[in-house]
Amino acid sequence: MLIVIFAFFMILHLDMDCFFAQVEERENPRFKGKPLVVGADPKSGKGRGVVSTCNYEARKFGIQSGMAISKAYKSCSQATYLPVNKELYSRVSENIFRIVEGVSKIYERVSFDEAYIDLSKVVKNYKEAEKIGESLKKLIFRQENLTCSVGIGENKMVAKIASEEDKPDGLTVIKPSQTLKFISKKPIRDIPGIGPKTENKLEKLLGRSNLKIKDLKALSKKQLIDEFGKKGEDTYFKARGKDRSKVGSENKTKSLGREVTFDENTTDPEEIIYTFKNISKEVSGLAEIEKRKIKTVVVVCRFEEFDTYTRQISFDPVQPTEELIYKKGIKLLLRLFLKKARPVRLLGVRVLFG
Ligand code: TTP
Ligand code: MG
Repeated sequence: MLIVIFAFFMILHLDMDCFFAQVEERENPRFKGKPLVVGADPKSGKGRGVVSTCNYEARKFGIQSGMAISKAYKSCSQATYLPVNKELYSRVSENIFRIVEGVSKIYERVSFDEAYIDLSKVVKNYKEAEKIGESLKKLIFRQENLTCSVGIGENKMVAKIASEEDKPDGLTVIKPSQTLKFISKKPIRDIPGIGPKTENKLEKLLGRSNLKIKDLKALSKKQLIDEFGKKGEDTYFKARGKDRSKVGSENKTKSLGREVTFDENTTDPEEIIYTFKNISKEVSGLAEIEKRKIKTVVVVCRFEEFDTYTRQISFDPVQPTEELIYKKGIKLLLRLFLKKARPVRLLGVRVLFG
């Protein structure tokens, strides 16, 4: 007798809409419907700081996460600018994860506003999964008065890309038969795990930029493994809509970071240091919301020709502070910068939790 067993996977990805900004709107409904930027005060401290996030009204002015607050102010001086209220967002995040836990015990907390939930053992088909998505959205709205976007698909990658599809307040279900068509035209950076460095290498391998997921199919499994090892094999499968990574049960964020692309490539050490200070500050703020110690600081630097380098330093786990991240990171960055001595296009910093 032939027994065919079909593995049945269904993953839900949840991402809060403009999280910090939406929480601020909830606390102060007078901010609603008008541009709101969370990050820093553009009028104090010479406009130091970056945009942590902004609401969708502010996005219409071209404002986005990671942008210098001074630049945001130039695009939209009439917006309200608020500092980051870590304690508040941390509390709200805890409430949201309590709701998530009620849906399935198998979930993974990617960051304070983002989670994967494994529905494989909870539902029998996509219709039921959609119902779960709807009720999760309703619960969060009823209990926290906040909207989120949900994506459902056959694996983590598809679910994550689906949650981006219809933001804000979206619910997108991608059935397995729709996966390939759905992902094919998305940029490769939509694949979780492809950061600026990997993107850069893939661009070199294929000899062009602005790559879409379908373009990766031109690379053989061997080529990808030779270049990236195990991660290359994962990429081979992801380009074909397959993501074998499991929804982790550890439920803790492993790392977080930010990157900034300069409007114009720069060799100005002052600008580089200033920008690095800004993103270090932001990352330390985000790490504080996590309330955990860090053990590694990673810097990423992309030069004019799009070649991208990372450097990292590890140490005994410590409480993250802006000063610590900056001090550890700037040394790595300056060494890299002095060695290459070329215009910088992108800077990033990431911390790994201990
Ligand atoms: P995201 O989910 O990336 O962004 P978002 O929730 O603000 O907006 P979207 O509707 O597009 O999901 O990040 C979650 C929170 O993390 C965000 O509200 C603020 C913080 N954050 C930063 O502080 N800096 C950043 O560069 C990014 C991307 C996010
Ligand atoms: Mg979000």
